[in-house]
Amino acid sequence: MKNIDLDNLPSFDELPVKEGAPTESSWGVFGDDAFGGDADLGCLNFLTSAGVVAAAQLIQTGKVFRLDAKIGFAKPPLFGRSSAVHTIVPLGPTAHDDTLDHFNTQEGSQWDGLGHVGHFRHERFYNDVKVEEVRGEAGNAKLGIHHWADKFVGRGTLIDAFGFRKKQNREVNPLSKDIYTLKELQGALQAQGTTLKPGSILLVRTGWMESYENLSADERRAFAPMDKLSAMGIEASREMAAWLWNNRVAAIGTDCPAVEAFPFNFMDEGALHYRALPLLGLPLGELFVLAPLAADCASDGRYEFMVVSAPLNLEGGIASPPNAVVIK
Ligand code: UVW
Repeated sequence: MKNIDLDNLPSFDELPVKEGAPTESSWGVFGDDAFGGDADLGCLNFLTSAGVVAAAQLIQTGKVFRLDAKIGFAKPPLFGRSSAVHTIVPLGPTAHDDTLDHFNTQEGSQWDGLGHVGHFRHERFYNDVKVEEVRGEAGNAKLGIHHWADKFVGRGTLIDAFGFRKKQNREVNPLSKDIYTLKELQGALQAQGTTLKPGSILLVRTGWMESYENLSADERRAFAPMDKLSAMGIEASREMAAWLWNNRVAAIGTDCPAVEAFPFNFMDEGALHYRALPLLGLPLGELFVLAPLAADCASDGRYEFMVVSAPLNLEGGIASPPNAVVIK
């Protein structure tokens, strides 16, 4: 399939391009002869080989920032997900293996794959994939995380939304339900002197992870269940989805539990989870570690860098820890 041409793609207002596809969906754009790309990759098609070369030019200091937290940092994992159990297994007098049991690929820092959430009203996943194709014998062949295993590399851009609010002396409590508006993200970009270039992995710091880390063990336990958790996130509007698509954002990674504010209404079609995963094919990244990166960006004024993320090469996988580093 031919490489995607970032200048020759439909705008958000021109979606959908495929007859019968839901409004505001990119179904049929990627993998089509007119536009190129690969149907299985969703918005990761925006990460081109030219983009990888351009990202490598951004490396100037050799500083490396790990984007995923240690496995098991969330005690217990959020939303009732299982805790991984790590065991060191003796293999001989001076040798070992290890096992990781009950590992939920979304127990901590994670990319949501396109088999994670389907659209509740259309009852379809990205590109018209049916629930049986994800759960059944096909084993999520079309939307599995393995399609992303060698594709998640390119230019990254950080928007320090949390830092921007604090600088303005505005109140901010990342552990409460509140939104960073599109205007705020654009304002933060402007204040940073950063332009969002087409074909970027966008990282947005909400401040949630740092606030969570300040909780006591008891507070974390009480806060983790689905009906107790709250979080700041980005506005989940049509305008936000249009801005992400029109800027050819390849993926959006945040340091909060749901990218959008939580709780959100699972029966609301306006939720970003629906706008992004089943409609646009846009990967959502959650619980990333962004504070050390944000501090470095503030100190050298460079909010663009190379991102190398190698999701699990797990055939049919639903999600994955990002296994990601930023290189500046
Ligand atoms: C939720 O919104 C429940 O987050 P996740 O994408 O981790 O399922």
